[in-house]
Amino acid sequence: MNDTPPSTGKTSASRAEREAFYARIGADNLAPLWEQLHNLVTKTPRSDCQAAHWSYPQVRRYIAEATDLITAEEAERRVLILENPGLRGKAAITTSLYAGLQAILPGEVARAHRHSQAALRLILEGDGAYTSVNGEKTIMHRGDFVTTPSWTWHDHGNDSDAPMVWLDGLDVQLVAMLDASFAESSTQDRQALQRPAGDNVLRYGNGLVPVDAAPAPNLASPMFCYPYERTLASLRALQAADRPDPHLGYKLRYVDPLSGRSPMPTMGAYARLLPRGHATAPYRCSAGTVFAVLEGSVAVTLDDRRFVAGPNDVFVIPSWATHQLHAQDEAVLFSFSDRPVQEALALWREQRD
Ligand code: 1HN
Repeated sequence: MNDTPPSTGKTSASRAEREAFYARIGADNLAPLWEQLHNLVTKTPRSDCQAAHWSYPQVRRYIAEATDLITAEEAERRVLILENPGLRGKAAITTSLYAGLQAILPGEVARAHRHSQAALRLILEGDGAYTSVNGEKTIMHRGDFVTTPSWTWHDHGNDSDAPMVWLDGLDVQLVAMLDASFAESSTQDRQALQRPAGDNVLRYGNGLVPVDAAPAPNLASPMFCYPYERTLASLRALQAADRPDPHLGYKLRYVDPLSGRSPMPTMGAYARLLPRGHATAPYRCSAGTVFAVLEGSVAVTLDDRRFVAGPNDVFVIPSWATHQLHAQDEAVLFSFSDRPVQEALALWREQRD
């Protein structure tokens, strides 16, 4: 007769026996799932990304020091990375995204290169510097949203008489996670121009597109500059006609006029107006989101902290962190996230309380 008692769901193995087993199989590149399952499959997102806020006046002083320390030419790109406090050393503002503040002084050039990482820019300070994307120059003004899609040549220069500062957002961590980084330097500092400045806005941004225009292989919008005056006019039109959404205020998404999708497949960008005094109802979504304040100021309330963000400040809300925004003056906010990636993979979720 077998004297093993019926299984009680417990073995008599001690913790030490298990640890010894793990060590033995570890040597053969194996590991027990049961020690990790709860951390791998969580009920809701658990991120190292933390809510964080960068005051523009404070960062601007460091940018001024950086412009004394290194030229745009020496640096290639003179940028202070906005490092998430929960992700230090990873050049990450969220788990999937990078952000930084780039400065270019009068007369400087940031030479042409291209890479598989897609970039977006939101102009914060200055007027009249340019960025060129695939053979076309765009003169930048505060609040303009400019894209540099994957594998497009791009260089920046400042022919104005004042420093220019913008927020860069890139899908660096997403591309790194997929081991899909490629890059190339141009032999020219400034790329040759093939079309007049601003052509993309007129050709694609007036509710008309060339009749045979087809989506590009890199899934990028052919319109790559979204002037701020147009964004503001669209927000004002919503405000004049509708009541604000309780969770979002007046919120628009930037689109590719050919497809109606996000201007780039890996990052979505949004513009939002909150009327003076408007407090949004508690909201969360699964895309960690980077915000920049263009007008006014907002008090941002999360479960465990609160801060007030003013003009040109940047803040980040992690995935699934419930937050509320309270506009102290009328506020205009820009934001970007990996939402289009999550949507394409049927992962994106939101909760409106
Ligand atoms: C880049 O190419 C730029 O072209 C800015 O302005 C920031 C951060 C990481 C990788 C490439 C630019 C960047 C970057």
